[in-house]
Amino acid sequence: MTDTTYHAASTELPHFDDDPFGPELLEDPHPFHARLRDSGPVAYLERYGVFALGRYEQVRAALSDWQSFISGAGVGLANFRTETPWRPPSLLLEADPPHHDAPRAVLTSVLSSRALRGLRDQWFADPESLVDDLVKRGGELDAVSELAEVFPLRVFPDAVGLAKDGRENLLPYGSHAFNAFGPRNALVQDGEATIGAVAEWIGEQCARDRLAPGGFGEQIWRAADRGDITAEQAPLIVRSLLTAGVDTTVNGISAVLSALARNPEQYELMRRRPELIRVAFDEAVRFESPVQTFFRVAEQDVSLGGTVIPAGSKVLMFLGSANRDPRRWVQPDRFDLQRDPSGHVGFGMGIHQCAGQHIARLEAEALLTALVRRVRRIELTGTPRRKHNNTLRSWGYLPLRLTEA
Ligand code: HEM
Ligand code: OVM
Repeated sequence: MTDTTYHAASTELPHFDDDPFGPELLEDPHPFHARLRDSGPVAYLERYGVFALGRYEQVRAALSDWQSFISGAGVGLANFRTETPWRPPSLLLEADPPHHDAPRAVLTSVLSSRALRGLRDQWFADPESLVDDLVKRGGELDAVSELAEVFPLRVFPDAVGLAKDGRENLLPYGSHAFNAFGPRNALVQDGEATIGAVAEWIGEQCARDRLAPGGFGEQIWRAADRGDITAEQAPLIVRSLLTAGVDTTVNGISAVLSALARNPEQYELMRRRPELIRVAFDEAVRFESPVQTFFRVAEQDVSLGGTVIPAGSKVLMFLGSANRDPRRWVQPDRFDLQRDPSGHVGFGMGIHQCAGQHIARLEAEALLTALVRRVRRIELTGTPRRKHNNTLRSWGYLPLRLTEA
């Protein structure tokens, strides 16, 4: 680093007073993302005292450089070095090597595409009857509450090996966990009133004797028997599944359904060429970025895009902005099954890249396969509504008509 770079950077760093976690930007973040990207490779958010990355190149660089941009001080706004986390930190998401390594290796193996082969037939059969019932009923539905929330809850908790009772706690827990990465605004405070009992139920389900044989939960405990992880680590790794495994896929599925409803020619194309179903889901994850943001902390002074980010700073990575950066994507605001969405950062990148991505893709593929067989057209019948969350780009209401094929 030279003196000139430092001074140029410190004087020219663009500053914003916008609140990315406020209702206006949660409703529509795209104009802010464009201003952020156009201001330069690195910016500063005055309201929170954090650095911000909106361009694909720098978001990807920060995700890939875990030595400089660490997760162990929290991947939300709260700095775990100075603030107490709302729950014991995740052994995956909120950990750095070497602590991250063993839990990551165990979860990667339990959730590998190989390991999921045994679930494929059952997961593909399930939505056939679900979609059938909806179509027979006339095809008018709220795709959030009647499809996107229903299908993951029919397959994922069983695959983990969870008890039947209390599953209604899963969505509220995930929703609160994702809100808790942001500032303690009204979204977080509203959740705090009820999260105690919900978190208690989640904690109980992570115990070995609550988890059915053969499920992901039991397999994590078996890794503890082998000594790959400790018996103290096992329940927290199960907790990661219960935290990150449901709201994410619900919002991923809502994202692809809303994009297809708004782009009927793309649905038509997907029906004609079902091999595009997997592309459709990844393109929806790029286009919508159901997980919008994560933070890192600079481990040392780090030079990025001509700016020196001082050691200890929180850095906010806008995954949703990187995924629509026109410097990287041709016509980024188009949902287009004929593009190659690979390289998007909607599942992250590098050592923390989503451990559940094969699960997410399998769920989506199963549901969309049932849909293209039975539904000729998907259309919006009213105005969809967003549900605000500090991290998730979420639909609250998505009125659709599914026309029988
Ligand atoms: C990590 C997004 C589904 C479990 C991540 C990260 C992103 C992400 C962006 C990176 C975090 C970081 O770099 O700090 C998504 C999206 C999903 C999805 C968009 C659905 C469309 C799932 C599912 C599960 C899961 C279904 C579990 C079954 C995890 C775990 C991590 C993670 C455990 C932490 C991995 C680590 O830190 O090594 N996810 N996720 N995710 N995800 Fe997902
Ligand atoms: C976790 C986790 C992983 C990814 C996302 C997430 C709530 C949590 O390991 O607990 O969001």
